[in-house]
Amino acid sequence: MTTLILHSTPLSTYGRTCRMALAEKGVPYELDPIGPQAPEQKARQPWGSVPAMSHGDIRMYETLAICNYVDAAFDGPPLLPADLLARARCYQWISVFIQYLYRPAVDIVLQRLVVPTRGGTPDEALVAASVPKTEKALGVLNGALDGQKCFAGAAPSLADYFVLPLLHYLKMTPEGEKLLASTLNLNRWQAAMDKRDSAVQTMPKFG
Ligand SMILES: N[C@@H](CCC(=O)N[C@@H](CS)C(=O)NCC(=O)O)C(=O)O
Repeated sequence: MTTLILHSTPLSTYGRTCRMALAEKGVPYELDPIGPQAPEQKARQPWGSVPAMSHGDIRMYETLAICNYVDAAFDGPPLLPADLLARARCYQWISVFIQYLYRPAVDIVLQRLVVPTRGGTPDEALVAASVPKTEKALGVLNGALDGQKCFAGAAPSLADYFVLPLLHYLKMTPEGEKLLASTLNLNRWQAAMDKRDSAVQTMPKFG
């Protein structure tokens, strides 16, 4: 069968979600290490964001769609729980991540880790506004792990592959380090997730 190509810089958190899903599923793929807003990426993704996927004649963008495609199109361990309620919970936590955690947390990450490397000055007002939003979403996700190993139960699923990549970067910022000091469930979960082959293979080389 044709090799699946994932178009994404290895530094992208959503790209890493797809790469973790592909690794967990055992699907060989080619990584096209393109960054956002490159002309080729704008042709694949209307907003120029990464990732995007090519598989034979199939072109796709949006991380959740790509991961669902990978889950359905290939043999290998399922990325979603079989149990109906656990599957719905998995989507609940993915939605929480996309809707409530990604933007404020990524703004902290960009201002603290990226802007200074480009000679810029962090937007302190943006960081300050992002901290309470990030704190609330982290608190909710920390609560989701009360009494269970992973977001949708005992085994990792797509929800875990969505949340992990961004927490890796967030922890590298002073604000993230402080916020994550009290989210004990998330810390325990992250330590366990970081040991998985899919996490080790896709660990970004940044900083
Ligand atoms: N909804 C998109 C979001 C993708 C996204 O925000 N990607 C980030 C990198 S993790 C990006 O490309 N940011 C820069 C940009 O959009 O210009 C998805 O699910 O794939």
